[in-house]
Amino acid sequence: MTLSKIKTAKFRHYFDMTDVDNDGVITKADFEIAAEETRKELGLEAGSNEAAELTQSVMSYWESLAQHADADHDGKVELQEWLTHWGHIVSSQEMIDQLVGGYGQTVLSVYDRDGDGKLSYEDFSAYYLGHQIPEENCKIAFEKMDADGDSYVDNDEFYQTAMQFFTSDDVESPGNYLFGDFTHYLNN
Ligand SMILES: [Ca+2]
Ligand SMILES: [Ca+2]
Ligand SMILES: [Ca+2]
Ligand SMILES: [Ca+2]
Repeated sequence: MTLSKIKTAKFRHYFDMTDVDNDGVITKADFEIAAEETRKELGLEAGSNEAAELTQSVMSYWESLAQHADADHDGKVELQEWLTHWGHIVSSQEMIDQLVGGYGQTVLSVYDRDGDGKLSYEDFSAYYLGHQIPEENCKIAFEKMDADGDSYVDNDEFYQTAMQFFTSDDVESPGNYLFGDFTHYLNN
C-alpha cells in the first residue's frame, strides 16, 4: 500500500530518527549505538540483567527490520525499503495492533524504572536521548502524549498516541508527534 502524504512525512521523520549515525541508511550499527547510549541514559550497569534486557529489546527491533524491511538483504534498510515496509504494516490493523501492543510492553518493562506503570519525563527521555533524538523532539513528544497533563505518560496514553502515529491521517492528531515534530517533512 502506498502511504498517504502525512504518513510518508511521519515515516520519513521516523527513518531519520532511527538512522542514529546519520549515514542515510538504517543498519545494525544504528541499533548498537542506540542500545549502548540508552543504557547510559537509563543508568544501567554494563553487563547487568537490565542492560541485557534493554540490548535484547533494541536489537530484536533491528532483527525484525532486517528480516522484513531489508528487501534486497544487503544489511541496509534504505528509505524506499523502509517506506514500503511501513506501507505494508499500516495496511493491516492486526499488524498495527501487534506492533503497538509490543511497543507498549517493551516501553513499560524497560523504561519505567520505578515500576509504577507510567513514564515520567526522565523515563521517557532515556529512549529518545539514547537514540540521539534531539531533546526538543523528546519534549514535544512527551507533551503530546501526556493527554491529561499530569506529567506522566501512562499505558493508555502511550497506546492511544502510538496507535495514532501508525494510523492517523489527521494532521492534528497528537500521536503524529511520537518522534517529535515531523511537519517539515510535509512540504518537501
Ligand atoms: Ca545509519
Ligand atoms: Ca536493503
Ligand atoms: Ca515510572
Ligand atoms: Ca498523563
